[in-house]
Amino acid sequence: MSKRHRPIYVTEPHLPPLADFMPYLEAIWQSKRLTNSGPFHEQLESALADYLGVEHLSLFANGTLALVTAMQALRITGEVITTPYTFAATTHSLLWNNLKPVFVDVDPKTCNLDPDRIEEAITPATTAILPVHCYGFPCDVERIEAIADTYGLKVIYDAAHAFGVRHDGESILRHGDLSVLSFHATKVFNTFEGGAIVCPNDKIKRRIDHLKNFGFADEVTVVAPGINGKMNEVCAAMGLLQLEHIDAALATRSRIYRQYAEALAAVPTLQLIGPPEGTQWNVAYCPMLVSDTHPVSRDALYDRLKAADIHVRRYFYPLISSFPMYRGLPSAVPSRLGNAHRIARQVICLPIHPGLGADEVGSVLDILLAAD
Ligand code: T4K
Repeated sequence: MSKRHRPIYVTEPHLPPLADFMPYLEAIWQSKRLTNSGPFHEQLESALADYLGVEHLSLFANGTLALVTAMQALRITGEVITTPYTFAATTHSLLWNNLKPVFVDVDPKTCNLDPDRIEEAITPATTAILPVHCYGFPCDVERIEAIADTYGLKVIYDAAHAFGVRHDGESILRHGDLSVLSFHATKVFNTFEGGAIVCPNDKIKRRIDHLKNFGFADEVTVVAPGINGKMNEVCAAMGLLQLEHIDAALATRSRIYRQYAEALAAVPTLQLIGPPEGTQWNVAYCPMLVSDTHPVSRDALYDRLKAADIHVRRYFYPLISSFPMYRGLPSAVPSRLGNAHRIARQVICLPIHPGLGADEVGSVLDILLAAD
């Protein structure tokens, strides 16, 4: 086993040389334009729309504020069908809007909302579906949209993990009424903190832009009780710099995933999960299921890795539907969410980020493959 000198984290932000960031900072200092749709904000919106292949995009201070605003932009009310297998922010965005989450189980292969289970959860109060492209695995967008069309529901995708993901040659962000991205430090593409709403037309973008700026439509007109969701110029500049390196970062992620996949292929009880066929994936995470028959339990493996200074995460354990503010909902009953509970019990997300060397991946594998 090779000797390591630093801890290994589930992820680390990709940071280009600091010197490359200085010209951006100098420009900010010179212009004194720090926030409120400054020049870097404008440049990043258009550069990202081009890169991602989407019509319009509105930048936010973080993904959570973007989710909260997306619900307001579409005037969602009543009940929203969603997945319990996600990060807290997805479901919290509903509570922040006084909306009632209705949990539906996930598909065991993709970890995403199971389209077969959606219709039975629809009631007269349902107005929207909030699926998550978990780990950057595309949801079954065609089936979800067919259901939404039949019942007149809106679809807001939590695409926090899905930066740059394409399916059947098309950006996954072009589906649904809106898609919400996160650019948090732990994400494939980061702006320190940040996020965006991807939207199909100029009219809805205008409304979103008002909502993220306290509801101001102009200097004297406030059209809605909006929030302060704006991305500042330093974060936008970071995004412009990150865009120069994103393709190389994505290629490195794929290489690391292949190293794990090749080594783990021999161990059927440690199963890496991947996206559906036809996906150009961003390898946002490297989820592995530890089967109940594996000689070492998931939590024992987690502890062994930690003891070796390897800090993995059990995304997404515990399930959102087990949190105190949600567990009393009728849809949160564990027997209705069998797949989500099993995956949450078995999952470990292995370290993956562009700064991770092959020898460090080797250290992780040494522990996973050690005979107990
Ligand atoms: N929807 C979904 C489906 C999401 O997954 C998220 C966020 C959101 C919505 C909301 O988007 P944002 O409002 O966050 O933009 C992390 C992130 O904080 C969170 O953004 C993310 N999902 C979630 C899945 O993971 P933690 O509590 O696991 O992060 P933390 O601080 O433990 O970081 C993990 C590892 O990353 C650390 O062990 C070390 C490394 N790290 C982290 C940070 C923050 C660094 O090396 N540098 C850093 O600056 O939640």
